[in-house]
Amino acid sequence: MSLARLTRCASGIPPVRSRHPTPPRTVFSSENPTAVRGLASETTARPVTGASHGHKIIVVGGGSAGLNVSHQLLRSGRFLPGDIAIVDPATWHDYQPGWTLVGGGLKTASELRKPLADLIDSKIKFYNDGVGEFKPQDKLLKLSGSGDTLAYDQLVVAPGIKIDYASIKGLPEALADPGSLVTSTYGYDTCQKVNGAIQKLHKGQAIFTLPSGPVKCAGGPQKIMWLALDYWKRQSRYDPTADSPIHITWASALPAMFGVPKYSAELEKLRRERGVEALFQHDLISIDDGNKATFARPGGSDTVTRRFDFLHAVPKMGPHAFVKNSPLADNAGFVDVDSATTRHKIYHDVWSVGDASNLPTSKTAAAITSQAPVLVRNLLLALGNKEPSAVYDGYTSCPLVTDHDRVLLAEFKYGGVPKETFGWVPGVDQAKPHRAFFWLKKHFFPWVYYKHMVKGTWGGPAGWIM
Ligand code: UQ1
Repeated sequence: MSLARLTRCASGIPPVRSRHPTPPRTVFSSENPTAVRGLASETTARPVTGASHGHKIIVVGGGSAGLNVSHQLLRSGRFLPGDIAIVDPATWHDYQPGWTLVGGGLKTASELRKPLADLIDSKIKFYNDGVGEFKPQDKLLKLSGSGDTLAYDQLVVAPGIKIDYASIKGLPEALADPGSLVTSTYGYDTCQKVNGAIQKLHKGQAIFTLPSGPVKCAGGPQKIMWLALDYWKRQSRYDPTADSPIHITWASALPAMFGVPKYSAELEKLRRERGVEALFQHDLISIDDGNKATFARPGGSDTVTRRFDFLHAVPKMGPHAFVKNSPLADNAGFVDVDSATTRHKIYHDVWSVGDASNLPTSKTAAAITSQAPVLVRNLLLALGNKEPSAVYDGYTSCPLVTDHDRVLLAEFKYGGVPKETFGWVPGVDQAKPHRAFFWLKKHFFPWVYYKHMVKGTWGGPAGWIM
């Protein structure tokens, strides 16, 4: 694979960074509300009465989306120190796409995390605090900890999605019990329990679940199943053809292995070849007595209960309450943005990408590599009183780990239409698991993520942003 080629792939998005940035017209200090008023009157003619501090741009969230967007904005050369602020209560920033590999025993969780404050450029003001309330009519937001009110000209909402462990009865208790073989790759603590549990199972029934509703990285739940299967097979504990000591069941709320037909067909073939039982349209709702899993069936009252010896459970996920209960949310609670421009449908000075947005695509870090340059380009246009012109096509990707050394690299855009980066390589079919894609997943993506993506210089399949 040639990375040089990646940088040549055209994204179709106009360059975000100007080589000769226009100097900002307003000298502005985040600690000086008077300067905010100066800026506000110049650009929006609005009062900021009641604000403790003000910024040209506030980015809510210091995750994959928030850091990427903030640093791309800073690199545009159009902002002074303190013009941009990030709000996030977290202490740590985790490279979450690596948590499946932690579950598979191929990485450690601690090597994938860094202190969030260390990842934020010193020219960006960091509020290590949560959001209590959005007041988009007044271009204000209230911090939940300090109670301070911040004023903004433009707001980027990217706080991610909430993992709701309590959505499955008995799950929090089972996860917390060090003796139980109930685990989940979806949390920093819980992902570290997964590999030990896989190793401890010598015989019996293993169940892997995928819930209904929005989840981040919808391929994640089956990646850990394939890694466990591979391990048990190599340990002679799993054999699809003989009387296998371990039985494996895939219990998914969805009707098929994957949402995109091209990749779903290949994964269904793998499932059958590998002897994995499927319980489609089974949505885990309860864990009882440490060894019983109960699933809801579509349409209501029916439930199915199965005994298990090992359970990899994926909790339901949803919007954070401060987003859901705000005027920014759609009916489902996600930030209601235009699917092409990433701009809020009602409040034109509000933008959103990443898991908190209602962009109708699969929620992944790879998606953010394509969303962030569009948001940044359009927000900069809006600051110059121009209409947004950059368009997001829904690009997202799922590097689907199928073995300890292979990955099927699903890449697609809106409508589940494949949009593959390596389609031009002779003999490469991205629907077939490949060692080179595993190398990307294990080594290249984590490296480029911390070295470039969080700093705003990685555009995913479009290559590096100069
Ligand atoms: C990507 O850029 C990226 O970011 C670091 C990932 O990690 C989360 C990915 O999984 C994928 C698929 C991309 C997309 C980039 C290429 C080169 C396919």
